[in-house]
Amino acid sequence: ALTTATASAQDAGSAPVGGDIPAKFTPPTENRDYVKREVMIPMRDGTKLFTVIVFPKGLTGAPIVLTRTPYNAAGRAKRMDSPSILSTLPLADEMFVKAGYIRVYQDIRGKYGSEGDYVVTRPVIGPLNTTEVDHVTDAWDTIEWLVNKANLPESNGRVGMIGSSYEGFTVVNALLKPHPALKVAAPESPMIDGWMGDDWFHYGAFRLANIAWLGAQTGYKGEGKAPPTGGYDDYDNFRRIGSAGAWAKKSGYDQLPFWQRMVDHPSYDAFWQGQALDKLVAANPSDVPTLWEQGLWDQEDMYGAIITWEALKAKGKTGNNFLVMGPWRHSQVNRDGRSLGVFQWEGDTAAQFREQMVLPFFNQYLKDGPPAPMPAATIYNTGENKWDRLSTWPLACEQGCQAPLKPIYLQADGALGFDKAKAGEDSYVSDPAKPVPHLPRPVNFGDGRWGEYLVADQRFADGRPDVMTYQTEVLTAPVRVSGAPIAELFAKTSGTDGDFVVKVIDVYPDEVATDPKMGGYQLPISLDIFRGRYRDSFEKPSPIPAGKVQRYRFRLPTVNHVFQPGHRIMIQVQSTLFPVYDRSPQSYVPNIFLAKQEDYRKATITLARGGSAASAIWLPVVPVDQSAAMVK
Ligand code: PG9
Repeated sequence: ALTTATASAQDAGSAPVGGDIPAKFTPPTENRDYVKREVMIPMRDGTKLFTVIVFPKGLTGAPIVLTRTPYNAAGRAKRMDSPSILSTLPLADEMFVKAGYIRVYQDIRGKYGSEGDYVVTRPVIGPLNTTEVDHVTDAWDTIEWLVNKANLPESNGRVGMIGSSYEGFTVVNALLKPHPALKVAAPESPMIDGWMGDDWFHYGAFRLANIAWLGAQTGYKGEGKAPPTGGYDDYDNFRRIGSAGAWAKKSGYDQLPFWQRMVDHPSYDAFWQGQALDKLVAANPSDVPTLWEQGLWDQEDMYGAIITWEALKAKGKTGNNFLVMGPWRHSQVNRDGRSLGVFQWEGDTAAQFREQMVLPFFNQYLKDGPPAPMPAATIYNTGENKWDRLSTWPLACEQGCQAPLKPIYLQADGALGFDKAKAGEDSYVSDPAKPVPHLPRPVNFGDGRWGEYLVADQRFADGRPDVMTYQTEVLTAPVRVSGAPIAELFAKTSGTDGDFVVKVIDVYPDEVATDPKMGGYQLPISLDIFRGRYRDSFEKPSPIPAGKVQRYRFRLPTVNHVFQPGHRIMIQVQSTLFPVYDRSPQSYVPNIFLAKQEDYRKATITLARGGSAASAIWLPVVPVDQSAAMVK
């Protein structure tokens, strides 16, 4: 009687037994225009890595493009939940989809769907990695599986690898001992040397900007989030607490092993040297055709690709290694490249890179396409707003280039010029309690300005008593700079430690009729920081003798720029750039991560000018007309 009653109740539309949620709900996928497979690929140690394979329905004999990621393979392969492959895969994959590629994303070991232990930018097997696996072996084992017809019958047995930043780091690792089926590669702003100039430090100054990444990335296997800071203005959040170590302790980072390794290795010791990929690549150069990409204003990984390409060039390996530098923030190359901050480029420069450089390059080696017309270096000219296709790069350097570097000297009364002036000095007080911000306050790392801070108008800093500004007269002729400037400061401090920040700036004319708000804009074209304790050795820091002039010499980020007539060249020097970089206490302590509040002290910094201590920036000045160096 009960059954009959239930049945008739259901007929009447009452709630079903078991509720409204079925044990399994599988929406149909027949309407998709693509195939999506999720597989666990076994590595040599038995660990299985979660891998997503996506390709248009009906595809056969197709090449594979592989990205190995710490950022959620399933998410990377799901821009939108859509029956269309073009909406499903990321914007940067559209060209691969249209050209009939198989797209593969894989979680690296220990993250998201993959088994095994996660180690931050896992070093190669050796003293820093005593296991039998690294990203070299995992890439190899993955490619071995993918090109096996029994696993992926739709492939043509050829693989290309691509990826930006951490994903670029995994590409470079695969090149150290490439699987024979790896036919082409494109590391995009790869993390190469975390101490010298990529994510963690720049010349020893620690990047607070990155610290939250560690909490989100290593606090959790899957999607993580950084601990709350307790305030909107990160300038104040970090300033109040003191050292990076104090911030980390407050945020629970003493539970994170990589943080502990960082604190144990503040200097460029064997820990950092042993994982510097430029050195490993130069010692094991591959024959895989490789396109090295670097953004000219990359706020995270500004260093690695160009340094590695130069190391390969020194090894005579330009035949298969090509450099591309575009007007981009970090990883912008995979997004829209029409503009950066207030600057508009000639079209979508990122799409130009993807469609006119990467795709033909990949097609050549993966699909027997026609030869891709890649010159040695393709560098965006940020002064003339166009791509320069160059048969050689850099055009000016210390030795062995078309031109040597040319010093531009700090002069009296804030002047700047190519003539060495008579001796003099300028002083400023650097107060760690009032550091120079990297952007106008409030500075919140999540406010959307992080990606554009390197092109921000520097007038907010110019005029501060702790920012020294030097500028040329208004230029009457264009000045072309093509290469990496070198800062050479002669300076003394009343303290025993300290940092130097140097900015090379293009000052726009007072009036710009076509775009009035650009009148007087101070555009940094190259900017970096150097931690003074490392002036003699990156490995063994030493206190700065108070009151004694010391030389601080460091390379700045690469430029390809023309200062136009009507503009000025400007140099700014300051001792803090906060909170992107932590502060030097300005009194020497063994480990700045562990500095105490009372260690942070004001110091008077004196920059020497002219005579035998002529502070200068060595600029890669070359004739404006470089048509002889250009490739059609
Ligand atoms: N710049 C990021 C990162 C790379 C490597 C280590 C830590 C952070 C990234 O965008 O992947």
